[in-house]
Amino acid sequence: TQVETELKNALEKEEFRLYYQPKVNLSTGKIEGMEALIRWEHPEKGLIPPAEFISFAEDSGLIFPMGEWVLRTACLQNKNWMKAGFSPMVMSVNLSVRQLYQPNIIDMVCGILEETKLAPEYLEIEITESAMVDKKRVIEVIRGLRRLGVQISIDDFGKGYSSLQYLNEFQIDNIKIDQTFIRNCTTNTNNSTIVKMFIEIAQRLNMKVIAEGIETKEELIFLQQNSCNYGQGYLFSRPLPPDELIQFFDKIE
Ligand code: G
Ligand code: G
Ligand code: MN
Ligand code: NA
Repeated sequence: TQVETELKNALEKEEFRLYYQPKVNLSTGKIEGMEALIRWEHPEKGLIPPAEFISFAEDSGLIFPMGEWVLRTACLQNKNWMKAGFSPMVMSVNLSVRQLYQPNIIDMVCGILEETKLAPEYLEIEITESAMVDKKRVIEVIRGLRRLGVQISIDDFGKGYSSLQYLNEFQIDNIKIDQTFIRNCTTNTNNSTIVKMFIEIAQRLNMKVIAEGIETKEELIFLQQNSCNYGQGYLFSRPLPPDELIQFFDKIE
């Protein structure tokens, strides 16, 4: 289709950009991680969010070269921040469902780590809960990634038809509580209870918990009081291009 051709051209013309959103340690207030989020800087239409093109990239298979570009760019950026003297951070990269079924996905990740010389513990792969359908394949990919030394997190936790069985069967380092639960968790008693339960389950299973989409000081306090490990959201920062983040590093330290 026309969109697919446009996306292919955009990749060749280097019109994609990575924005980064900080992950904050809620007990120290320090930035300990970044999530890479893709955008398309269209020459006429301006900045296009991923929701408008990721599914086309998945349907056409362009998600494979695009995903490789995202991983390489994010790893290089993380390496460059370290070289510039910032304290080391874990870079999180989203993996699409299609990439999970890419036969050489582990080799691809391994190759990028070698190429960029980023130590594997500074890379985290986010897999959305909705991708966890073919259990055998998910276990295989998670094992492969962990063997490389990369961290794994479940994205959008609680949003899909999640099964708590996954937490038992997959070796996962972090769960990211979906932002729909964080929204109004201070005024909505159901959300408040659910969030507390998620935190407790994860921590009893020796996983770390990240709350997504923190927008208010009240939400932050609630999460801190309930021992949530990390947070991400507009309260701290929107996803930003790398040059704008550098100033932000200083602000939060
Ligand atoms: O940044 P924003 O909130 O607009 O992102 C919307 C969605 O796009 C999120 O669910 C996110 O997981 C997805 N997304 C962003 N960047 C990437 C990427 O590099 N690869 C994949 N597969 N998904 C991404
Ligand atoms: O990968 P994931 O599905 O988690 O994508 C995160 C998305 O959530 C990104 O598109 C990002 O722009 C968005 N986001 C991050 N923080 C906030 C927030 O505090 N509020 C809202 N509404 N969206 C957020
Ligand atoms: Mn994510
Ligand atoms: Na999410």
